[in-house]
Amino acid sequence: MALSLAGQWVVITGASAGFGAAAARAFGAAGANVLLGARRVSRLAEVADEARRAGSAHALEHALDVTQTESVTAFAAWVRSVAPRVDVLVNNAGGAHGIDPVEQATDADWEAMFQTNVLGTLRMSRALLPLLRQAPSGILINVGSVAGREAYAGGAAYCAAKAGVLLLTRALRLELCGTGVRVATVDPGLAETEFSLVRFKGDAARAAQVYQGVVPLKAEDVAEAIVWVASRPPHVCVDELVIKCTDQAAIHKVHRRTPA
Ligand code: NDP
Ligand code: 8X3
Repeated sequence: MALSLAGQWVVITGASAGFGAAAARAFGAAGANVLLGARRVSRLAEVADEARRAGSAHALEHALDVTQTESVTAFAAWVRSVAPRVDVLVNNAGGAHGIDPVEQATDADWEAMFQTNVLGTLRMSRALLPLLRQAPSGILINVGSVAGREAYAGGAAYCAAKAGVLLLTRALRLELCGTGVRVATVDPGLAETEFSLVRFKGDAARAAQVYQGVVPLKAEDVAEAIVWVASRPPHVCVDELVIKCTDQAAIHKVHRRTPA
């Protein structure tokens, strides 16, 4: 039987947009309390309002930059001050920067991808595990990607970073075996969010091309999957969930009604 999320304390990183914002609304609709982090605090406040309207008794936001240990430490101290425990941690903050082949790519893009996706996930996990251990059936959910399972040209650093997320997820599960804390990864494929706008540094036309002729996943599809993973009974851990749109059979096999 599904575990009720009502009254649970759910921390979501990268909650100002995309999957994170949709997850805040979806957990809100399930009656959970949501604690939201990202850099754009005014957008977080709007998402917190939406979560409250959806059903959260408590929906609060706090500035968070997962690339900075001090910011993660301050965020964790804030969580400790407003919540008795953390039942669900969704490590979602991240993304891709650029799609250049290795010969042309920049240190700045590589560092941004490893700092957010890999080190950010590690920092947040380290900071909040003590509070997750206090939950009766805590769960840590990392947002990985199909890019961590299959490579593509121009994706060397992003694919490597997401493969890192997959492997750190598996290592954490081994470390936490016996504590009752579950560790899962949700790995989506092509989904229309601000992801491509960020990857292409604000070039909206180039970002739109990624989804041309395809029916991609929506943020809400991924949020529903995250909520489903979080609401399995305490003895059930969905280790790894891959979710793709029907048009995407594999990273290189995408059905397009019109050419991109
Ligand atoms: P969006 O760009 O829509 O959202 C990314 C979120 O991450 C934003 O809320 C952003 O907030 C936050 N973020 C970025 N950098 C930081 C940082 N340094 N500290 C804190 N928060 C940060 O993209 P998605 O919703 O699509 O992406 C969410 C996750 O899903 C990412 O990890 C991405 O790699 C992954 N993913 C995306 C797929 C897709 O096709 N869309 C497919 C598979 C995985 P802010 O800028 O306010 O800090
Ligand atoms: C995002 C999916 O294929 O654009 O993680 O890299 S992809």
